[in-house]
Amino acid sequence: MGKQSHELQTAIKAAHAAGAITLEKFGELTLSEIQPKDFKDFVTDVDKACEAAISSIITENFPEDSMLCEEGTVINGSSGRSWIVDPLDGTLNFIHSFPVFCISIALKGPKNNLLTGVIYQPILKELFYAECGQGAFLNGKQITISSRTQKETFLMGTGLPFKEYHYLESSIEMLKEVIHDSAGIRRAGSAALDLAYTACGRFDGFWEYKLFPWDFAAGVLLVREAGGTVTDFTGDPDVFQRQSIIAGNNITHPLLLEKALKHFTTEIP
Ligand code: 2AM
Ligand code: CA
Repeated sequence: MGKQSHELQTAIKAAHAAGAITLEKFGELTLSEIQPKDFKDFVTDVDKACEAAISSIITENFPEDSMLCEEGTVINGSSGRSWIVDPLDGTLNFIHSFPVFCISIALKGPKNNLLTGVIYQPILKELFYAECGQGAFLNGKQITISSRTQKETFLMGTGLPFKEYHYLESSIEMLKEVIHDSAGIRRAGSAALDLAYTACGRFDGFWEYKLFPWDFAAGVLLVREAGGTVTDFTGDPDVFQRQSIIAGNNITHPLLLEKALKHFTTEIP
């Protein structure tokens, strides 16, 4: 990759700052630092401290851009561009000292076009990043999606319902089929990291119904810049219209989309 843009440099700086905050507290969180946000959904003082650090670094550098962060920071800027931030993806893992979480930062243009994406896994010090048209990278090395084509070799990532059960049956039916069509499935608890792992070929494909823009924005750009295909469960590449994601190569994406269309027809908004 050539020279990194000011936008990418800023996103990386913000991700590293948040990563340092997570590492100080990982394994040390006390119950008083955890608050319920919603049914089975939690926020911690670490999520909030990460969000404060990221939003201040970004606004200092790009005061005219908008921002949407998971824990409530919303800025309405004049530039037409918007930063989409998950300050800590995998909060439940973090609370349980399960070392699978990341920081996800994306920049979106006025037509929902993704410009920049950064996903940082602080425990392993893995920095995934991409800019539109420039390829995708992990710690400076270009990454590409999986080239596997044989079903019995696929390792697939997914997320399953944890608090809304109206799509549980559809999810289980689809899961059953993917179990037959793969070597194994992982439900690790961080959608952003699942997408980063799809971008670098660790996962051959990923699907999850009911995600928010901060869960997938950076990861979608990573997968596309790594040569993969990403749509929602209807096959629409404009992933900001609905809350579902399918990502993979030219074998796994159609395989997963076909199953999503079959099992989620009534649920698609
Ligand atoms: P979060 O940690 O940023 O909230 C998709 O599974 C996403 O749902 C995860 O990336 C996670 O993002 C969020 N999530 C919130 N509560 C969850 C829970 N109880 N179990 C799994 N994922 C949860
Ligand atoms: Ca989060």
